[in-house]
Amino acid sequence: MSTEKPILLTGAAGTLGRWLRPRLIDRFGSLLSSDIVDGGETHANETFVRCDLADGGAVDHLVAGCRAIIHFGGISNEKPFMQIMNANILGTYNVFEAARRHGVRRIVFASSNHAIGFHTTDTKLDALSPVRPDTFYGVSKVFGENLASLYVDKHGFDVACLRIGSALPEPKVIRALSTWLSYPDLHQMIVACLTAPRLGLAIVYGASANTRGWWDNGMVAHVGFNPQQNAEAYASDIMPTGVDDRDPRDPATRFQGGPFCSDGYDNPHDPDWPPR
Ligand code: NAI
Ligand code: 15L
Repeated sequence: MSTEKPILLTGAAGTLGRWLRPRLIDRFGSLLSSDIVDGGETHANETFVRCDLADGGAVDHLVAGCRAIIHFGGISNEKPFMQIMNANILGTYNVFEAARRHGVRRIVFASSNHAIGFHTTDTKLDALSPVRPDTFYGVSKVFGENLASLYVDKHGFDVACLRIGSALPEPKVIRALSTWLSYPDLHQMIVACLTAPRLGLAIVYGASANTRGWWDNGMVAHVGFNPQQNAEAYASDIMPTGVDDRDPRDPATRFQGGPFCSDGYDNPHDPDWPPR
């Protein structure tokens, strides 16, 4: 029996966590799963620990038992700032700081496309593109990426920040023809991040090989993520007439973050919105 410590997955009771758990156990032999809520039935070779990421002592205890971290826990959409601060900002700090204390040097962090959501949809981005968060949620992901940069430079961590697009079984809306990340591609991306010899600070766009994609992973080829699916296979279902009938002036259409950008949008300097 292996004496190696397991990989820790936070957010294990969430949508992506539940799909990933059995597959990560298959690939890595065991898993330490955690969430603030109950995670349902545990699998063979899995331990589940309930833990609030905002509780530094509890996170320290959790991280002591692992060798690498897939940090997917936190609030996954826009919420009032104090909620985001506790779960995502303080929570991510607690994870990195516990990792430093316990000598855990590899973290795969679920960032989000909402870290760069206010880039327009005619802009191609790569790992060096400036951040343009579209929500407090997006700001919390930028915080996580900056924290990762600090721990890479100061403490020699290897961290992948996954700017995940829309991880779904299938794309259902026009925007997702650009942002879709299939579940098998998500899995392959995480495995690549956990097995690459070195990551440094790797800003990885989490999208399938979509014909209409906006994001270029050329600068992080060393990670070895090679997506296989393409949302274009669903284009005729999503747009039967082949015409994009969305309002081109709507911030949800113009910006990469889609509805996260239009939510609460009232920029008086924008000549296109509100429509005249
Ligand atoms: P989800 O909302 O289904 O899962 C997140 C999990 O984190 C939940 O089970 C929740 O209980 C847990 N959580 C929330 N606050 C917590 C706290 N204080 N302490 C411990 N656990 C806490 O989200 P999903 O879709 O599974 O996404 C996983 C990660 O990937 C999230 O970090 C999300 O921001 C990120 N992401 C997901 C995308 C997607 O398309 N599903 C796109 C971009 C990023
Ligand atoms: C995210 O960051 C969210 O967690 C997810 O629920 C989706 O809204 C996704 O982005 C997206 O942009 O489609």
